[in-house]
Amino acid sequence: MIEINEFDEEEDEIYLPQTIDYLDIEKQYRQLMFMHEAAIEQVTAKLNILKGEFQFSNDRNPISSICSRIKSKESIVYKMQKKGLPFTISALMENIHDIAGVRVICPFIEDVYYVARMLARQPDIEILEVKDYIRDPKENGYRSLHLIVSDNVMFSNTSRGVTVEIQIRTIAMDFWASTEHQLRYKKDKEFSKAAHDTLKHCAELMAEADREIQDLAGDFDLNQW
Ligand code: 0O2
Repeated sequence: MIEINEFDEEEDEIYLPQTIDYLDIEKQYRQLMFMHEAAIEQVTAKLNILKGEFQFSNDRNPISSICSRIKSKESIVYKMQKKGLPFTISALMENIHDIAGVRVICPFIEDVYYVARMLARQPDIEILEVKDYIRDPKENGYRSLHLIVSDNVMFSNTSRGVTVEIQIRTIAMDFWASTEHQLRYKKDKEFSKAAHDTLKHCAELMAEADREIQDLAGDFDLNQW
């Protein structure tokens, strides 16, 4: 039985993991990361099977590419600090849902929702939350469909639901988000209002291009699966 215990009752330190019983916490943290890495592998494998199936039996593929990442310790600490959470394993598990992250890039907007529906049909995947930043973009113009899912992972003698954030978006949305991420985190430059406005304008251009391309896809019957 995999046990993940609370590791820090004192809650006054800012680094993860950090407590008196350092080795034990370190072990629990590694175990938690291992579980999330396993979930990433499993979800990625499912998506690769879907992608392969389309490759094999259709003229085109609703999945262009798939990538994944495990959230870094620094990024976890930053997010927990921002949310004012205690630095405990249980707080981490209950509140940070993107330790495991998988991203799926699709040619057309309708493909994004099609992939989401295919995932929802998978017996080992339970959709816990949907954040539709395509229908309801973020203030800065960010667009993407986020699914927070619980993926049932089988370990040696038990199975366990592990949370994974799956981001699904078009090539245009991904181009914008990757560029924005690089610019925003460039440490030696201040992120000015002008930069924010330019990026927001570019997000609108991308969204318009996505809509026009989606209409064309409709004209060419590319969304008939
Ligand atoms: P990284 O580097 O990807 O790990 P919540 O999870 O609901 O408590 P959060 O984190 O605000 O709160 O959720 P949200 O808004 O769904 O964002 C989760 C992830 O979406 C982010 O993770 C980014 O990967 C991506 N994202 C959200 N907003 C933006 C944005 O404005 N620009 C870009 N480029 N990506 C965005 P992290 O932890 O911020 O970063």
